[in-house]
Amino acid sequence: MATSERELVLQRQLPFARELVWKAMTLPEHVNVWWGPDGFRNENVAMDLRVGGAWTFDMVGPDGTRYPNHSVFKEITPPSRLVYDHGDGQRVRFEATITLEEAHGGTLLTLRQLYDSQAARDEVVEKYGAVEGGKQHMAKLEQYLEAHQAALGAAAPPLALYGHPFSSYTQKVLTALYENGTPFEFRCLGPDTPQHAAEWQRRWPLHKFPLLVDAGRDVAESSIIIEYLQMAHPGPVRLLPSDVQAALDVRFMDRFFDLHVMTPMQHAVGGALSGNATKKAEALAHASARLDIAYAWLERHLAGKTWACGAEFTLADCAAAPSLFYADWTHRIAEHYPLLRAYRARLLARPSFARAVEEARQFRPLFPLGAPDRD
Ligand SMILES: N[C@@H](CCC(=O)N[C@@H](CS)C(=O)NCC(=O)O)C(=O)O
Repeated sequence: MATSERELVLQRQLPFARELVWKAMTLPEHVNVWWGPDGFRNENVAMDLRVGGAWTFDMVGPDGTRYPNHSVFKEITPPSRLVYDHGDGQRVRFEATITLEEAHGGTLLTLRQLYDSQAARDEVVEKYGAVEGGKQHMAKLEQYLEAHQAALGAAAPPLALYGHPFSSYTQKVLTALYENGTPFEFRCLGPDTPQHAAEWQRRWPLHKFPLLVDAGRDVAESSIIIEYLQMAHPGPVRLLPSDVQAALDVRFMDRFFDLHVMTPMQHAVGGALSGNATKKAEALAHASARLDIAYAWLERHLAGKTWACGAEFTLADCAAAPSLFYADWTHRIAEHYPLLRAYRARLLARPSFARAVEEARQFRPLFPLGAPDRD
């Protein structure tokens, strides 16, 4: 059967530059708003714009009917060609090819949908009104471009970090960002900016912060965020060494601080937040015992080292700084750990972390175990 017999092709000439049209179609914050025929809206949207990445959303019709969409990208050639398999998560309904060609001072948009059979194509045309819906879809894109061309033409949005200045894991990432002077917008998850909390919860339903957003891409987990920054926005300070063995050592120490220092500290804080005196005492005793073991191990590990893994400041030190800062408040690092105490003092003097600590100073009364009058 000729391809044309099982294909649906729609075109529209748009009086806008190709780059603008491409952005409106591929940046989630734009495409989510206009995508679909008249009266439809999109919910639960996630777009992983890379070959093999998924684009999922629920299209909600005017009568409230939900149509789950699950597409997988097959080809991404900015700003001219996008190919994906489109389905509902159960089966692929068609292969979509979107092409953008420069034409008449604007862009010729072509939408192609290639079905398995002519019958499958005819069904969507006759039963679901795919031609009329497709025309409405393209008209909505044009209206959106008309209304948002200034925003679409603007430079790429800066990195955004959702978090709170007093949160230890937020400070870990802030330290990495400050180390390299990486520009970003801080979106504080506090009572004065509820819109940030709503957006963060929508983007990361596991409700853990910090969360980094880079041009619509969500990056969670502090260690992964710092690895991502090294990969996508590198600066003068290499937070992960290029040598693979050295990088493994850094990752191990990062895990050590998160799992064996930060986690017991958070456990003690959780006990204090419970409001139950017995639980508070038990949690603190449990955390203190675990921290003592970690402190003793670190004291031996730090011999001859300036930073957690040697002479260079790395991801491991970003993790160490807030974890030791708060762990010492929770269960004091005893005087018989002089190397560890000196290391904590070096971290506090490091300008990147010192800045994060300073920015959080006003929140010290919030520390559930009571913040000491030092540091
Ligand atoms: N493994 C996560 C841990 C993040 C984490 O525990 N963040 C705390 C704030 S410091 C949080 O989200 N707390 C809120 C909650 O657990 O509900 C990471 O490295 O980012």
